Amino acid sequence: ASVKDYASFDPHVHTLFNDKKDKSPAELQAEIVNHVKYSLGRTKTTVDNFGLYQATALTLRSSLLNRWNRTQEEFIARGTKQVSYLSLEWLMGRALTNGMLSDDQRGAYANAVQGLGGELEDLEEEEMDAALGNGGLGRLAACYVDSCASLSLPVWGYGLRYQYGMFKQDIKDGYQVETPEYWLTRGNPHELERNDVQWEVKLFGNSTAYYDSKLARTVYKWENYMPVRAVAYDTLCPGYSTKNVLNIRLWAARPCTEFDFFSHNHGDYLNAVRDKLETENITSVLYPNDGTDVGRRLRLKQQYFFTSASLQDMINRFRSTKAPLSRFHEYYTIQLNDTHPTLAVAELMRLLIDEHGFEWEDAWSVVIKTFAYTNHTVLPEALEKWPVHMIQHMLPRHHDIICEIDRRFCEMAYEKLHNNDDVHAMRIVKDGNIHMANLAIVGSFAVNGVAAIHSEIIRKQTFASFAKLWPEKFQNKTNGVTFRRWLRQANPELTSLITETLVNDGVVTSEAQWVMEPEKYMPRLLDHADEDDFISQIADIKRANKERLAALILKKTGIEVSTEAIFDIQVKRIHEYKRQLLNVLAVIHKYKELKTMVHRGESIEHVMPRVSIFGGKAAPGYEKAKLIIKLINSVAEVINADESIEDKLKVVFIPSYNVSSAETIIPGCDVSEQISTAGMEASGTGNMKFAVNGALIIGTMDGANIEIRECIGHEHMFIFGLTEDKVADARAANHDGAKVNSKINEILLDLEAGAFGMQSRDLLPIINDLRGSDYYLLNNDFEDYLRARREIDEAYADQLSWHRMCLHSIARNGFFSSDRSIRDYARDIWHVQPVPVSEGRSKPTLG
Ligand code: T68
Repeated sequence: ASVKDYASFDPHVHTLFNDKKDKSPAELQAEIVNHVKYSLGRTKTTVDNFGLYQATALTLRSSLLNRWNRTQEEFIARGTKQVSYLSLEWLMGRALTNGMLSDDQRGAYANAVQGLGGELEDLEEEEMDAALGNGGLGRLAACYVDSCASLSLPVWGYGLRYQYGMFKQDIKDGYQVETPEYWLTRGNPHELERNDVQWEVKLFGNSTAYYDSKLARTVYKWENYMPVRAVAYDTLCPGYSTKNVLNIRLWAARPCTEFDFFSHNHGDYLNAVRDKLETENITSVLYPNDGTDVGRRLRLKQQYFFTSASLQDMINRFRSTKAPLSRFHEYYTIQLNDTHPTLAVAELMRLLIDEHGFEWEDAWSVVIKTFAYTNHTVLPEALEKWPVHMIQHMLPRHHDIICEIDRRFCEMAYEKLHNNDDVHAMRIVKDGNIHMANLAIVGSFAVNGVAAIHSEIIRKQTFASFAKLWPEKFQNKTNGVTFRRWLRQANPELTSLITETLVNDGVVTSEAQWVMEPEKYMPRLLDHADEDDFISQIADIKRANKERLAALILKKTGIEVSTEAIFDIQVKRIHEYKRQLLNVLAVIHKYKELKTMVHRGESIEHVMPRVSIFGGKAAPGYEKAKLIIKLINSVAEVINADESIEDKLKVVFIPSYNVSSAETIIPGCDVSEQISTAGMEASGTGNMKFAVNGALIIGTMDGANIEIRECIGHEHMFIFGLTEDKVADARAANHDGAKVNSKINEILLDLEAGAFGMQSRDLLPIINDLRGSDYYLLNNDFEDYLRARREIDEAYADQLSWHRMCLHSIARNGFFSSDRSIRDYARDIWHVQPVPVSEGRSKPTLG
């Protein structure tokens, strides 16, 4: 409030605060040198590639900061509703290239850097990935902010600034070995430390009720708590084809030294010290579990610390509207990225009641108009719950609030449904646990799944009782991926071909046009489907991308692969339901076939060569997933060393798969493996990234594969396996005595006899599953999977027709742009309109 308008003193000062238009290479160069000298304190003789990278990134940050400030001023000036996207995970990857491309400035930067004697590509390689997420869910958040920025929507991201993001994966003796990666070692030039933005978050202690006779009501005080400070770090997210730049505000925990931390533990010195240390460590590390609920104290602290700091920040920002807090929901919609931030429902109740004097009913009516919840999984082991006693100890007031929410909800639900089973299914507090998905649904006005089939499963199975109670709350918002990073940045050659073609055909006048509306314009590429020349260009681009991937494989694994072979790729988190095991079994089967032919003296000349490429991390405590990695590597070792099969088959495991390696891997793919057991992959987003880069999907009728098939046509995919409606019966039948597929059985016998150098007893968990209840139905799907793989071999033999199929995949995948997803969220859930920073341009609409 006491900030002065410095610029009003003097017109000269005014121009200093006003930013300039795009900078020339010479100006960029001068600024980079300035940063080398005055930000890094280095000289022309001591600066190295990393220093030049930092200086370049700082230069970029300056121009983004100009845009960022104008964007925020515009949001405040318009006073329209804003969206806060709350996510415990942000899997951003690298920022430099993306930032330069957002402004079409990469060429100018390249010139500037070249003039200094450097190569921009080398500097780009210096950047560490920001890997503050596990997989799909965290990457989706990153794609979504990119889209919100590009669509000029008034959105902020909130998250935690983990010091250790996703672990680094090394492969030793075939096994995954995790090492922590301190990504901030050499600083982070893309963020802004905001010591002016700090909030106190309270933990532990007790909640005491006092009767306030003046107000004639009971008030609650949080006493003997342990305070911890949340400090903001802002990451700038530039939009494309707009000047808007959005903010992701990440919180870091800092100790409050002034606090007497011994009093709250009543003389229990060691526990007091432990609590204190744990508090300081709240934002140290990302939990590396995707898909399993860990239920650890520190994780609960992270979740509360995150939601409390974010809500306090929003309430503070809300003050600029000058509206009363009872209208908070008119100015803020909070999107919960899975249940991880769901404590926000209870925290907003607490803030409104205890700190702003609201009555329960008034507070609740604000809360249920504020939150919307996205579900990302139906795996029962992933549905979060917290022991009641843990919440009671750490967050005493929230415990009481949640119980009261539950009590009132059950009363209402019973009145409406008159069915105890339904009410029990929906209870928030039961069997000693607090069920976070139930709290999220009760506290939100909208609930959505992330692909059509997933939203149906939620509605009909997972949350059936809720759907009975509130059918109107349930929606679908099919996931998408940003075409800026996953096509324009990752595949510049294909991007150029598309732009050239569509511009020459008069379909668009600029690249931005089709990048922003791919669903509308990209199908026009099919006008060239019958031109062999055009198809050859697509094939040439793929070949070049495969060369780059082959170089990456050589560098990371020492394995040489030929680009003549089919590059068959499965990269994603390692999980039983994703069935990397099904893929390895098919690889082993293929190897056995080849060996039989060789042994019989048959020629293998005509066999289509294949490289099976795997990548992905296993949660450190997920033993079976880690065993699958070991199996892949053991199989790889034997097959790659076997000269008798003449390189017809190779197996590669790329270590430490992450966003930046994905940008090289995905454009170099021929066949994309999307083979989860039907009904288990909520959506998948890798499937979309591969498709738009012209890889053909071999996949099950699961997640977004189903919608991809609708868009690009079943004849351009290789679909196999049981459909979701058959899964329950198949599982039941397996339970009564699984039929082991005869080919799988043969492989198991080999494995037990020590094939691929692994001890039979080490493989028992895998072998027992396949011979036992086979929950993921590998036996059921194996034959059909092999059939689909054979069809691929045949199809690939006709290169022209193959790449024509790829063209269909590229051209008809536009629906899966995250811009489309975000337009859907903005229209159906958020009810927000674009707020572009004024530049005299015409106002875009959501279309
Ligand atoms: C993924 N979920 C879904 N979870 O598995 C995937 N979980 O189908 C979907 O496409 C994607 O979300 C985006 O909607 C995850 O990635 C997690 O990473 C996770 C992390 C912590 C706890 C639980």
